[in-house]
Amino acid sequence: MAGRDVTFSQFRGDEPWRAKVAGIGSAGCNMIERSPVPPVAFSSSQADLDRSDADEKVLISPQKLVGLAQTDVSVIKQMPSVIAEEVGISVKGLDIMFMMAGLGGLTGSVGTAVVSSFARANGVLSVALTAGPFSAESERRRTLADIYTERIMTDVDMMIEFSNDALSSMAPNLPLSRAFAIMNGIMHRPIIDLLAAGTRKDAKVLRGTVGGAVRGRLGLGIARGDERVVKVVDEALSSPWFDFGLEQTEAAIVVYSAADPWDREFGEIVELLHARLGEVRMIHGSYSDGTLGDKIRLSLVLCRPP
Ligand SMILES: Nc1nc2c(ncn2[C@@H]2O[C@H](COP(=O)(O)OP(=O)(O)OP(=O)(O)O)[C@@H](O)[C@H]2O)c(=O)[nH]1
Ligand SMILES: [Mg+2]
Repeated sequence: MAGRDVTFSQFRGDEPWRAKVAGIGSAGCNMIERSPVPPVAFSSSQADLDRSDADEKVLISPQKLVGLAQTDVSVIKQMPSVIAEEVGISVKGLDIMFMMAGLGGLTGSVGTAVVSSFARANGVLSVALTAGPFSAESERRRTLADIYTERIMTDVDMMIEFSNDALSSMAPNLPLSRAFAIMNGIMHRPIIDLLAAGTRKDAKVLRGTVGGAVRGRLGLGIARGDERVVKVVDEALSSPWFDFGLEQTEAAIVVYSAADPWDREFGEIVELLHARLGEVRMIHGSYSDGTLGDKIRLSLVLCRPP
C-alpha cells in the first residue's frame, strides 16, 4: 500500500456516523425510498411529500429556495437559527449529510446547493449524489443542470455525479420507472459503503483526502472465482460514469467488502488500483457483508477537481 494512503478507522468502540439523507425535489424524493439512513423528503411540491414514506418532510416554496440560494455563506454562519428555521431541516448532532436529487428541475438543483451550504455552515460534512438529465431531455433542463452542477460543486464537500444516460446501457429494455428504481438503488451504494467502512471519526480525514477534488464518480465491481481480484478492479474501473481520463483522478475512496474480508486480497486490490491510477490520495476501508457469499465487491469513488 502506498505510504500516503489512509484507512477508515475501524476501532471497536468508535461511534458510528450520525447521518441523514435529504431527498430534494421530485426525483430526490424517489431516490430516498428504502434509504439506509434516516431520510428527509424536501420539496416545493406537496405531491412529492405525500408519496414519500420519510418521517421528516419539509415543504418549501420556490421563492424561499431561490432567496436562500442567494444568501451569502457568511450570513448563514452568522444566523444559524434563523437559517435553520428557513431551511426546515435539523442538522444538529450530524456528522454527515447526504443529499440526493435529479438535476434539471428547479427544486433539486437549487435545493441541493441550499441544503449543502446550510449543512456545511453548521460543520456537517456534505455529500451530494445527483443524477444529470438524459441527453434527450430539453435543452433548458440540460442547461440548468450544467449551471447548477458548477454551483453545487462550490457548496459541497463532495458531489457524486450519476448520469441518467447510463441507464440505457445498464437497463436497456426496462420501463423508465423500473430503470429509475435500479439506478436509485445504485445511488445508495456509496452511502452504505462509507457508513459501513468508517466511523464518525472519519469526517475530517475524508474531507482532507478529497480536498479540492470534489467532483466524484462511482465505479462498482462484483466478482467471484480465481481471478476475482483482477476482475473486480477491471469491472469497477469500467464504470459507465468514468467517462473522463482516469489520470485526472486526484483522490479515491475505496471500499472492499466480502462475506469474510481478507487483508491480503484487499492489499492486492489497492496495489492494482495504484498501478492503474498512479499516485492518487486514497482512503480505503473494508467491511463484512454476509449476503455476498463467495463474491467480493469493490466500490470506488474517483474524485477530480471541478
Ligand atoms: N435517477 C433518477 N432521475 C430522475 C427520477 N425522476 C426524475 N429524474 C430526473 O431528474 C431530473 C429533475 O427532475 P425533477 O426531480 O422532476 O425536478 P425537481 O427537482 O422536482 O424540480 P421542479 O419540479 O422543477 O421544481 C429530470 O430531468 C430527470 O432526468 C428518478 O426517480 N431517478
Ligand atoms: Mg418537481
